[in-house]
Amino acid sequence: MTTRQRQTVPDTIHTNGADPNPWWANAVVYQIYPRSFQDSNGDGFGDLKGITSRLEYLSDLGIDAIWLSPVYRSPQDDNGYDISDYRDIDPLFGTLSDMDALLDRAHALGIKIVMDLVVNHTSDEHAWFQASRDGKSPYADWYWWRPAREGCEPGTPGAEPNRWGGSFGGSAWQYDPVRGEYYLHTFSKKQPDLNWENPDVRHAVYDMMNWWMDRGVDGFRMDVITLISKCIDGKGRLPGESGSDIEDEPVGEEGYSSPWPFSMDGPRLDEFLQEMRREVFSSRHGYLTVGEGQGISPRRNEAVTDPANKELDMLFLFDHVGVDQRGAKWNMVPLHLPDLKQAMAEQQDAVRSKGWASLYFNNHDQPRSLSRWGDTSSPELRVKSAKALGLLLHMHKGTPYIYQGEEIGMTNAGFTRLEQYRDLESINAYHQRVDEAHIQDPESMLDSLAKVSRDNSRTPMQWDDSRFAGFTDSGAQTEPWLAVNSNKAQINVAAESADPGSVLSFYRRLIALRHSDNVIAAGVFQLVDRDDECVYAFTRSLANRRVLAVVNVSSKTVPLPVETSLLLANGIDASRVLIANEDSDALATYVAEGKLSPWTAFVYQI
Ligand code: TEU
Repeated sequence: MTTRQRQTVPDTIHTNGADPNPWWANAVVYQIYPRSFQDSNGDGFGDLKGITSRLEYLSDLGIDAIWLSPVYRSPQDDNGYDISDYRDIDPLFGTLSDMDALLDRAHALGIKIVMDLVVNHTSDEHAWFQASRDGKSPYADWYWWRPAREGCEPGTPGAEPNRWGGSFGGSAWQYDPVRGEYYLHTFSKKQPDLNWENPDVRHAVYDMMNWWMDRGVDGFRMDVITLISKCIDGKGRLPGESGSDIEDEPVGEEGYSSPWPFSMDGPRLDEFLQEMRREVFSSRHGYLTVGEGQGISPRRNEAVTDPANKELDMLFLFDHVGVDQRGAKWNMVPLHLPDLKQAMAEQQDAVRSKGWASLYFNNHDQPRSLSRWGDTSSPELRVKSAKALGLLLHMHKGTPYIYQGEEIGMTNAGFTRLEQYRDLESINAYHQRVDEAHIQDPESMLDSLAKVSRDNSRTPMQWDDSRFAGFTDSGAQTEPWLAVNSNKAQINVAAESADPGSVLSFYRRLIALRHSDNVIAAGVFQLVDRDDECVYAFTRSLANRRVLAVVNVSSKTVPLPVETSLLLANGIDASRVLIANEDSDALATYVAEGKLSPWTAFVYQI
């Protein structure tokens, strides 16, 4: 097991009062999607015991914390993001004692565990929601219930309280014949939105959070936490409701209007986050709170993560992972690198003096960045571009998040048929866009899914080249819940662990560099050659040290951009290369000729 060198990051970087220079200032977090990480009982689903069995691997990788996607009791409509009991583990993943064992073993290895907190909504099978269906119960106001539009017969088309659409297809309102009213669900109809305006809801959430923190959890990744404060008028009416002072958005191509402008970064968000901080974290240390930040601008990120405001430690922003979609999820376009540079630079510049950045390209909702922005046309280019994208992300200022499989260069699923998909978002979008709204034809939509579906990142982790890639017992009668990628023989942990030239070995070095070199953790970010369409270059400086990160984000040999060329005017001295995906002699030759080979990436002390 590698010993983990950690430098304490200079105080200049960040203090949040309770934890000066917090541990996450030069840490790396690893996201586990439990359903697809490691199956220990041969049922085709990953589980907690499987994760525990792989902790030494994660310790050797050098990560500091795990973000564990939901394992709570759930009907699994949205793979666990629909929780029916926050204080129990779903049998699919194991038991509370398995969770305790995972916590104990991880802590023994110096790894923290951050749980996924899904409290914008619950499952419709949660006891709170079932009680809320009785309009006279104490839980009546725990969700967003509304009568049918004035003059409309409840339960008939067009009677919904407003024209909002759900993220997973159809209306955002579901009629409940028991209560005779509609309930709001931003996501699936089995995920009713909690009413955070109700203090009883908020305090029940805080109690549950404290229960988990007291059990030994080290914090939370907070699912769509920036949606919890909805825009309402003076009478508590939502936009577009009968009598509301606020109009809802115009209807889009799928026949619904978007709720997101009225629920992202809402009017009471800061108040709710500060209350949560007081009620759960004010007397605790060594934790991490990271929120999913739909609708949060880089400037707002600075405010929410400014320690003086006592809200969250960091947020996941979305500008950078939207540059090739421009709001149209299913119509991904080729990356225009200056757009990515602009989005990332804005995030970095906004937290130059206070606040903090999370760094990610991959997670369980995003397609694999290697397929999206890298080059998988050959094994050599796949490996080199995977390293290039890893270096690009990890050399920015902030806390990097590695999504399971990213560290070995896993790629999109390569599915060609609708039957291969499992994600309700993808399946519902296919039927809504192809069969109902006739926006795309089947071939076009299958192409969209192959590029953008969330299932692309959810195929089982590839541990070895056996039948199910070591994810589940190869002799198991049950197939994994989602097909293993056909490239498991070429891309797997076993093959890469012993290979010093592998993506895995390169990620180990990236993580070690963040632990050991303060300029990587704390250095001021400065983009150079902003407009270059192939090369992404920036400096990081701290005290009297300055390094230059250079990445050719293309499959072409390209000229060195002007500013980068000036910074490298003295050529390449191998002793000043901190990390590179190309040997120093080749690098020195290319730079001397004023060029960069395809996907070259390096960090150089200047
Ligand atoms: O994601 C919120 C969200 O908006 C994602 O659904 C994502 O932006 C969308 O897939 C883009 O099309 C969180 C969780 O990460 C996601 O897995 C859940 O499905 C969702 O919330 C509901 O809990």
